[in-house]
Amino acid sequence: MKNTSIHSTLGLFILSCAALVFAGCGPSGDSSSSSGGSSSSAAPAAETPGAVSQTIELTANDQMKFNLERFAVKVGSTVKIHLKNVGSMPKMSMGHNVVVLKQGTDEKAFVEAAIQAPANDYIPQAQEDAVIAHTKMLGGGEDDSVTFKVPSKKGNYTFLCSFPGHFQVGMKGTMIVN
Ligand SMILES: [Cu+2]
Repeated sequence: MKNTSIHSTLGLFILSCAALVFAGCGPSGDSSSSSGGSSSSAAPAAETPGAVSQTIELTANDQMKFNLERFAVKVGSTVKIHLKNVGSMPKMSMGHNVVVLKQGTDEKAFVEAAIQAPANDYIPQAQEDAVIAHTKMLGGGEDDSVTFKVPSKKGNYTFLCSFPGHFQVGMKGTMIVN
């Protein structure tokens, strides 16, 4: 609290060491931080989502179709989308993901930019701000889940597959937030 003027990495290092020594001495005044790990050097997560209140089971197939055209979720809740590629074709030729976009996103521009981003799983870096959530790109038989916080604004949000050409043949749907 008193060393607020220290902003250098050296300062952080000293603080870290102080924290270690402090922990070593073991004055158990603060029982709220019970990180049981022996050497947990990982920084705390930026935002811990709440408990998952709903899991959406999505499938995608070799016919470039999702099983759902729409699904509904509650405002501000934490939900999980589980996507399984139930097809058999490889990721290179028939990959599928699910990308949930913010309202107002130009979907056509998004998927056109995605074509240029195979190395980023067809998520265009310049438009990552438009993405609420997305899974990995999946080949036949693979699956992936993504957990995210539903926006606080009611309305319709588009989800789509950003593999080249798939949005254009209808690989998209609506996430209804209510
Ligand atoms: Cu697809």
